Amino acid sequence: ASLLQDLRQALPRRELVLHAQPIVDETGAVRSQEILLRWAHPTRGLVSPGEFIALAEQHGLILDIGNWVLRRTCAWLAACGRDPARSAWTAAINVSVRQLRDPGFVDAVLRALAETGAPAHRLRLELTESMLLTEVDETIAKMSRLREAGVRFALDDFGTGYSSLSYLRRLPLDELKIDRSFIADVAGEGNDGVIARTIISLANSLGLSAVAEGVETAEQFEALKALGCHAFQGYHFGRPLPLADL
Ligand code: G
Ligand code: G
Ligand code: MN
Ligand code: NA
Repeated sequence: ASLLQDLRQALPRRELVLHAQPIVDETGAVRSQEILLRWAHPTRGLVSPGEFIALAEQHGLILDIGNWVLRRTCAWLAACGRDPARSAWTAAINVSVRQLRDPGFVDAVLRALAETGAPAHRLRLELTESMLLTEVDETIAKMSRLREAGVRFALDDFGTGYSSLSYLRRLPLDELKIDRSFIADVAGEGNDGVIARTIISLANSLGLSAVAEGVETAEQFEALKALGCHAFQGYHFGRPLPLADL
């Protein structure tokens, strides 16, 4: 069978799984988890969303998949609320452009929260710059409705797209996630440290928090703390693990 034929069956066959990767503070304490979708294919093994999200978008499967991620994440968040060790955790999910553009998007998110009992302020939605370049007013209106309910927004892979500063100021964002390409050499002498520092101070001056992605070493962690960064994600703190194993 083709990957597409298999993908159509992935939800009914319960082959989709959620992994989670911790986001920590300066002390290394877990504050949040980024939820990352995986497809446990019967013969191909664990398939990354990089290999099937575009296909799901092209063939109208992404809304069902996205809603499944949303509901499962909200149900998990509600369960975390009953565990004192996790009750302050937030969860971040990656949203596809097709989901954001769907007229039912805001209601789908609000319904998932209401039906699971997950508190809205513990849900964070990650968008990418390319999703925010068109239909700006409609997007701001949707984000604002969700933000009034308490949902927060992060701009993922920041620095790799085309954001202008004026437009960054207009968007109702809470967080910038610094793309890992700028973190790799943050402890070195080159331009990456300058770019990471600039993004952190840009975030701070816009009242947003900065999250460093792809932190793999203690040196990078120390360099980022010295630059004024307060949130960190990457293999140094933990790899994505099945949500069920947390
Ligand atoms: O985990 P991995 O590095 O394989 O992720 C590859 C890409 O897939 C990343 O850009 C990530 O943002 C995206 N991704 C992960 N989970 C989801 C999801 O649930 N929905 C969407 N739309 N994208 C996801
Ligand atoms: O595009 P997005 O930022 O959502 O992609 C997140 C993906 O980045 C995760 O699914 C994970 O596979 C990958 N990732 C997370 N931490 C690290 C890291 O420290 N190094 C590298 N190379 N990739 C990472
Ligand atoms: Mn992400
Ligand atoms: Na990212």
